[in-house]
Amino acid sequence: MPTSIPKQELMMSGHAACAGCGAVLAMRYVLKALGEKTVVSVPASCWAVIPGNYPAEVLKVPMVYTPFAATGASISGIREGLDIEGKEDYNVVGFAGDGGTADIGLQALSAAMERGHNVFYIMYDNEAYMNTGIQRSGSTPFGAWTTTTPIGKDRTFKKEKKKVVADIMMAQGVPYVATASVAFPEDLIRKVKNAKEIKGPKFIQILSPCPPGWYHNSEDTIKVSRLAVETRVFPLYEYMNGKFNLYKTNKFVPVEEYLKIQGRFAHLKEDEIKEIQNFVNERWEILLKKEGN
Ligand SMILES: Cc1ncc(C[n+]2csc(CCOP(=O)(O)OP(=O)(O)O)c2C)c(N)n1
Repeated sequence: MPTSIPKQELMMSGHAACAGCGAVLAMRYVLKALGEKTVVSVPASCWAVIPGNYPAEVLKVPMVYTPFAATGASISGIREGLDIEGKEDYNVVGFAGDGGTADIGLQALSAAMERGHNVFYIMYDNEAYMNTGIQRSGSTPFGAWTTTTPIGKDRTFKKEKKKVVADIMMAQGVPYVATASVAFPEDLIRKVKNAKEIKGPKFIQILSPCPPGWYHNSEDTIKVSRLAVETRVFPLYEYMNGKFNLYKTNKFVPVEEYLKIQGRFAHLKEDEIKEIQNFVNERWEILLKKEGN
């Protein structure tokens, strides 16, 4: 592990996640960046079952289980409570999936950000409701198979584009917003540390591949994560103090490279892949312009 990555482990082995789970790496790196003075609030999601049953001690920090829609409200309350106790130095982290963030938890998230609490909201984005069996969410990308967007003879794969919550948070004026990838742990940890410098709300969206939901080999999680960035399907950026920075990929990698190693896209035809490439190119141009502003 590169030396800039803190050695202390606050996410232990023995968890109940699937092999190759990206969301486990996301938690591990976030906790490495924040250290032990951290409280995590987790809604209904895979992460609600990953820690296992008591007395399993997968997280070495306190964790609060929260109703599915309520992560934003939960971290607001924990923050205010800790502050009253004089524990301002504790980090308060909401750690929620994309269903719990882009869909059912969006209003609680937006409200917590608007109230300006000094909290982190980490969205681990596995692009579907995985814990309940791979149902599509607002964050599922165009073209993906899920159990509620099956292929069949009608080819009813997801026809709507991905709702990017990080972009919504930037539009709302949240003081720190970033996207991150488990294939770039140093960048991820640096972003969490940068966010910590800001006293106020911060939002980080981490792409977290899910081998059973995306139908890729569990040993390919990092490869898939890296290709998401290199193909610009999931651009990495940081928005801090009104300044927007985009990580530039240095060579063009066609989206097909990313799509073809995941079974959830196996049904796509040439013109559909072209459509995805066009979406990706258009969004990249928008983000480049944003950097110029
Ligand atoms: C109000 C409510 N509706 C539905 C559920 C059932 N449920 C539990 S976890 C889950 C899926 C969560 O999906 P996501 O937030 O994307 O996290 P992931 O499972 O992918 O980690 C659902 C629908 C629930 N617990 N509460």
